[in-house]
Amino acid sequence: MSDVTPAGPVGGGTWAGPAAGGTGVGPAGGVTPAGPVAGVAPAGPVGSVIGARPTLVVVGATGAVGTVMLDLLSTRADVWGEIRLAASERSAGKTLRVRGDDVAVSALSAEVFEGADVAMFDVPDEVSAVWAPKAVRHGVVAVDNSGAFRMDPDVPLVVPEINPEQVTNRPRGIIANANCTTLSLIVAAGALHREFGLLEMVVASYQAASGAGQAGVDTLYAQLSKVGGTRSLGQRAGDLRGVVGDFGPFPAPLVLNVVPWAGSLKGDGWSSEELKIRNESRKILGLPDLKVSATCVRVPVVTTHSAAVHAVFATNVSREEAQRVLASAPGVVLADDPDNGEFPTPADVVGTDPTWVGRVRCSPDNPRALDFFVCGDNLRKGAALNTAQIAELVAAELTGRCSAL
Ligand code: 2RA
Repeated sequence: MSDVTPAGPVGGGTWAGPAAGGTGVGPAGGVTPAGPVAGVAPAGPVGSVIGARPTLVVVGATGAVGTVMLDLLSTRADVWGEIRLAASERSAGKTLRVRGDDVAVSALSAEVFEGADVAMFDVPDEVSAVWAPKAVRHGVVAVDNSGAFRMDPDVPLVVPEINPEQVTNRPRGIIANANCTTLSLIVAAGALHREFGLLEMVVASYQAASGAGQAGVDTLYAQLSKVGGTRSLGQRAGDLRGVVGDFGPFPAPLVLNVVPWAGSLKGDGWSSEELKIRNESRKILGLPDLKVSATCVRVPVVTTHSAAVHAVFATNVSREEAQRVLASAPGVVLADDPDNGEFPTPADVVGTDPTWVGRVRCSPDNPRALDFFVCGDNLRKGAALNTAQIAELVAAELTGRCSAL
């Protein structure tokens, strides 16, 4: 599965065939990124765009993450020359706004990659599995937000705040973006790991409805309107099941409830989401033996995943030391003043870029263990933003510039 099921027609569309719409060309103006990024060195025969702005293809432009991506491309420092949009045939011909311009959406085809430099994919696994390698054959670097390549040893899994140097280590020409649940916590965990040496994590996630795509959001709002203000509901076992109607992509009513399930069954009772947190954290942090146990739970929040993390380190760690590390970590905001009711909540974090961390405590029973609570917008850092950051690192590499991320 892709991180987020594409919204609307993308999910049901046909992903082959000729481009029905034109490809739009946006303005080339904007800010040249500046500032150092650790460890990113040019790799391979990429000199063709040196000095020019690279051409970007956004595949899955009409989906939930694609929509956020267009907003990011319109508001971040603009490193791109032409931006082309592609989606399923059903969405072809639509016009979307990027960098203040109307850009027509093309049907996904080999032609959209011709002469392009970088392509971002936010499409289902099976679509990425076919089209990312095709894009690479056209000389394009593919940044893929699906699960198709994340655990491929020849595909780096990159979080720019943690392992930016891995961007250039891409034998298949593909760079993978992690799952949104992993991304909601890994920037904070990575900062603590650098300082204290991470040995183990026990995670409980609180995942928003939009992690299940537009269908998840639509289902939550539909269920909300069904229960309205009915005060008798939620007081008898199973009463919601009869009232909410369609469960949508969730296995139980989400409204007035929490559902201890996200993803698909992977054996021994584990869900795919839980195993992703384990496997992806290990790969991103370069800790193949990291102990990770996760329980993934869906909650009636529209957007922004949260997680409660119990982390065990190689050295003793105090609350103050951990707060100091988190407060200065790139991409992290510390909001940890419970005396004044300050801690992150998804409703306060949604729409923002950083990983927010609060409720930092040293375990009363283990001086090497910390507990903390994180929130991260699953459509931004959890998907579109991290993809955009990776693509910007590639753009900087291709043009011989440094990236400011
Ligand atoms: C979810 N992270 O929230 C997932 C999508 N793969 O459902």
